[in-house]
Amino acid sequence: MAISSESVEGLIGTFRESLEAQGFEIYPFKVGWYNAVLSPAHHLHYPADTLAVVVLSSPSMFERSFLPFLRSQCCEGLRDPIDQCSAHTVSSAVSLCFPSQSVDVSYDYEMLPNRRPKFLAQTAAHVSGAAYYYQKSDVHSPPWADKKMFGVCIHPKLGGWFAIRALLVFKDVRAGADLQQKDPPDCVRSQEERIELLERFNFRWQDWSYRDMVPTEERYSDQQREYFRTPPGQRGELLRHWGFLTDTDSEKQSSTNKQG
Ligand code: B12
Repeated sequence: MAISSESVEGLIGTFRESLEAQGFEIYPFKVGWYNAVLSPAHHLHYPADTLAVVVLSSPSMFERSFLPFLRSQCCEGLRDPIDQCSAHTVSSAVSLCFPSQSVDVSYDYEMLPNRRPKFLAQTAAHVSGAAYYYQKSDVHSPPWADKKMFGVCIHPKLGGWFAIRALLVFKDVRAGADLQQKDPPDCVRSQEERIELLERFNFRWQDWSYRDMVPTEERYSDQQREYFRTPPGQRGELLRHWGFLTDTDSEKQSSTNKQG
């Protein structure tokens, strides 16, 4: 049986509050909205009206979840600490808030055996209304000829200061017709700005200027910037310097290429 959008909010409300307190945002959508824009190879194999939720991390995730996570647990040496923290936070909240639901959870960093990502995070963010996904196809007569240009999501309040962390699919929940798709706010409207955005993201992503393409309410703190600016292979050492890891833990830290 399909549930109304009010019941969707009733179902996910506690989860939303719990994750917001930890620096995350959540946005519900129907699997069919996602599949409608993707080539079949990327489809999620659930009925079109199945309820899904995409989880974003906002700048405060670093202080509200990541630092407390490092204080309370010993990171496993071989996995990226940020990935471990989002997986820990999201999966704990799922078990707590949905004890009797069957929920498939995928993370941004997870790949299928065919090396494709388990879900396309930017498409999910766009179709859920969370953040507009600007692609080369959003520019008329693009100036880059046949060059491949990666697309980028811009959030109306956070600009580019966020990441897309997880996808939840409620296998047994069908959302009713009153859960309506809303376009994400189009905050980079002119052709010139879109060209500038895609050039910043593709040619100068290391200077982070793409994140400031629109005025933002929140940005990463100095400590978070220091963490993400440190090459992944040296982050274990930085955490040890901050007093979070033991020598053995930091030696084991992987050199996975993770950014926020
Ligand atoms: C693989 C990957 C990379 C690869 C390849 C990038 C790519 N886009 O292919 C590399 C290593 C180069 C890379 C680099 C970076 N990445 Co990266 N990457 C990913 C990852 C894991 C998968 C992306 C992917 O394979 N896409 C597959 C291609 C085929 O998808 P696509 O181009 O979107 O094509 C689809 C759409 O066009 C769609 N479509 C067609 N028509 C329409 C119409 C509409 C309206 C819509 C919505 C969709 C749609 O159909 C196509 C498929 O059929 C994602 C996380 C994830 N799980 O999604 C992060 C991700 C895209 N990366 C991210 C970032 C930030 C980066 C970096 C800045 C480094 C960093 N981590 O800080 C750099 C910047 C890029 C650069 N200049 O190098 C962020 C982007 C956040 C944002 N605001 O958009 C993501 C989402 C990770 C995250 N956790 O937030 N990345």
